Amino acid sequence: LKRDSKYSQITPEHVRFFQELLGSGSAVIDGLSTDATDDIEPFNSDWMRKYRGHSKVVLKPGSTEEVSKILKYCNNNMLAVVPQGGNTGLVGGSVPVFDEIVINLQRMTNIRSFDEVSGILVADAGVVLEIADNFLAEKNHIFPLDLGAKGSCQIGGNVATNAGGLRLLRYGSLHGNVLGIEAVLPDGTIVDDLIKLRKNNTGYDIKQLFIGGEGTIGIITAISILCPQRSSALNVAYFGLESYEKCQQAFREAKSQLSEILSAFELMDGRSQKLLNRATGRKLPLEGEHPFYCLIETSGSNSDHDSEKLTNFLEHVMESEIVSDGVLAQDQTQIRDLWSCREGIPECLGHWGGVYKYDLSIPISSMYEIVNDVRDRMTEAGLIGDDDAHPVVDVVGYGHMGDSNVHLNIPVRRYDKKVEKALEPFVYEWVQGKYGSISAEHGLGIQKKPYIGYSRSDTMIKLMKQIKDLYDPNGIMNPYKYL
Ligand code: FAD
Ligand code: 2HG
Ligand code: ZN
Repeated sequence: LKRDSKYSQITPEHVRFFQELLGSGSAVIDGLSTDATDDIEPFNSDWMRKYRGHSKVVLKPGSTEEVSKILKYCNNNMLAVVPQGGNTGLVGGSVPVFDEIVINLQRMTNIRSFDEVSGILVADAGVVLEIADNFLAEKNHIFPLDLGAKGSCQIGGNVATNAGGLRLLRYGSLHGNVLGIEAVLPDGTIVDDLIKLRKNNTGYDIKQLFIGGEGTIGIITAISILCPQRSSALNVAYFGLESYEKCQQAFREAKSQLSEILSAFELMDGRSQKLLNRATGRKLPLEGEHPFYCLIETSGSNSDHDSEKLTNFLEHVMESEIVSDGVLAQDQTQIRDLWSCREGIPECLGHWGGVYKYDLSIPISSMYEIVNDVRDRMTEAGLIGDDDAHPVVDVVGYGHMGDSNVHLNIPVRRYDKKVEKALEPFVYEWVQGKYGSISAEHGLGIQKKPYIGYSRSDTMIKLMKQIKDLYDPNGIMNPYKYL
């Protein structure tokens, strides 16, 4: 990949324009100005430390008008930009590839309004997910999305990636929950579609292009979103199972017996739990080892009713030997503790040096097969082992079983071309063979740029390119990524 010479190099004159526009403390400038305010490195490298750009300028606009002025100037001067939220994305989409200007939304943190009757929240894109959820907790509501990176990801970033997360099973996707969007196009146009209506059939639903668009056509500056009532009764169970077949049986039973109160059904293989234990030293909830674990969450409005249902469910699955062992959280601390066995996996897998991550949608019956097939492949290639001579530590699978979304993770001691070659395009071909998707919820970013054809037809890619060209004719928005 080479830097495209159609983009201008940044000059001290450009920097002066931005500094005058934004004022002090709202930009990080490296080497082009004397009043550098901050370390630029964290904005240039991604969460996995796998992708690293070389931007010299990070801009932190404080309002939609400032975003509009920045983009208009960049568009007129052929300066490429990367929109950035909390920089927790997992496909290298949120960092520059070369010297693109980073536009980080961290200063846009206003909660604009909340309607307690409809549950509709309107907030700036830079609000951190956990802060939005804490705000909603005071109003007895919840954000309809929850994920392990909640402490740093931003709601604008969540919408730009169409993040799925831990409760999609219950609350559905952001394509349904986001009711309106305010965004800025590269030419500075403010797309004022911050609708607060549940129903609105008045022509094309253009906001959908920004949801999951990964910052390739504009910058989202605010969203309006439908937030459900917070459940007063929350229960969590964690159990061990002897086979993937039994996990599927447990899921069927959970749907049939817990039905409307089921709010999450997550899968963790035994290896992912073992590595969590090895990396963090934390004790696992159950004695003994099981090849698979599932975590179930229920949320409802009547604690006695829910507890009774969940207890009956657990009795049934244990008596019928679907589940070998299980534990039910008794209080808030235990709820958090059980959840951390699931949510802590992505972070702990980085412990050995790096991780190759594949976020796959696969029909549920064969969802776990890929993990075994990839492990066999690593073994045959002599890449996996316990000592430093082998780059691969292990091959694990976990994820959102309720959504048929598996996270295939390959923790490594170092990023290694031999490992990458053994994985790609093998994994993508495998998924294509099952009519799955090579990106269930993380997006394409730069990681999957060459592979979009495994999940989308030539016609679909052509239509996407037409949209990209229409909204961003100069191609300044997040270049070198999937389109
Ligand atoms: P960033 O990483 O900053 O950006 C992501 C992409 O969106 C980039 O392409 C960027 O250019 C673009 N972007 C960001 N903000 C804007 C904006 N305002 N306007 C336009 N474009 C923008 N994802 C899931 O789907 N489910 C999970 O369960 C999940 N769990 C995770 C757990 C951990 C520990 C981590 C590190 C990540 C996880 N993710 C998960 C990945 C997920 O995509 C991100 O965490 C989150 O949605 C990205 O938000 P962000 O603000 O960090 O965006
Ligand atoms: C999760 O579900 C996230 O924990 C991250 O989507 C998955 O790191 C991964 O592969
Ligand atoms: Zn996930």
